[in-house]
Amino acid sequence: MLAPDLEQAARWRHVTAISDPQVLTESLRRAANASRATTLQMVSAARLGHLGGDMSVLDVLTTLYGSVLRVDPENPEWPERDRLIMSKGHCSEALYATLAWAGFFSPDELRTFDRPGSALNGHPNRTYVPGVETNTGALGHGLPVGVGVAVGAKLQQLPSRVFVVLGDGELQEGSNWEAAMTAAHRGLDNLTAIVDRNRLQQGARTEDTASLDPLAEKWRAFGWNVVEVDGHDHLGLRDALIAVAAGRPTCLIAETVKGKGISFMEDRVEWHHKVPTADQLATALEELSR
Ligand SMILES: Cc1ncc(C[n+]2csc(CCOP(=O)(O)OP(=O)(O)O)c2C)c(N)n1
Repeated sequence: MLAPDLEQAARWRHVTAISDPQVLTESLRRAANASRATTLQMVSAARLGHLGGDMSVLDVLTTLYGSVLRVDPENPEWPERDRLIMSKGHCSEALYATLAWAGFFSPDELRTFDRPGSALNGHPNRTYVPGVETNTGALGHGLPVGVGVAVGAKLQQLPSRVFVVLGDGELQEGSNWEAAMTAAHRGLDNLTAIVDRNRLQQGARTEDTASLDPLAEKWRAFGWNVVEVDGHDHLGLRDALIAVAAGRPTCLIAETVKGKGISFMEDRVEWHHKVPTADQLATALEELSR
């Protein structure tokens, strides 16, 4: 069984057309929670996945696809499209639920998540899944690829923007900072990095493992425009995602809660990749339906 809201992928077109801010925010909230419910069911059925980081990033993904990205699900290779690179690829199930909601493939396919022969692997694969721009899963690769894609768009004079979703633990990979330097050096104002700042990584708090703070100052020192935003506030996110700074790449630090929306999961490190019991699943689905 999948969340009923996702059974009508055409709803995505409805959301993209909403101009009333209150209606938009309620539609995005419902869509994000429907994707949370679907993600829970996918992970419960497959007996593996990364629920904590899925829940924290789903408001960002839903806002991107629902009100920011210029993409055409019927023509996923449209050359002028915006690109979304899900660098924290361990949260593939959140990306798949969002892509199905946006109409890139049938929500029915979500039932195959991580089954033998499925296109929907535990980490996203661009050769199998429409809407996936690049393979991710090994942390620290999404931003370097995003820099290359943003340079390519500039060289071809395409209007495309490139968005890269990063985990905060992922920023401990040095490759991000080489990419950050290059992006600023090349003035890539068509590139936006979004840090899912949930302050937890695999087995510990990010700050206890290798401190990132002061994170905003670090990006600024690397020459980026930096915006700090509540990663669960859809309108704040939308406005921050739409904005660009001429001649500079932008980094959005999205403050989020790992496990967002599920009382027993919120800010709990063990939910990085734990699977719920049947009772926990029922409680979580009830909480998300409110
Ligand atoms: C290069 C690399 N090293 C280790 C891992 C294993 N791994 C998967 S998720 C994760 C923690 C990531 O933390 P964060 O980026 O904060 O993600 P989130 O908390 O948002 O899930 C690790 C270490 C990996 N996928 N790639």
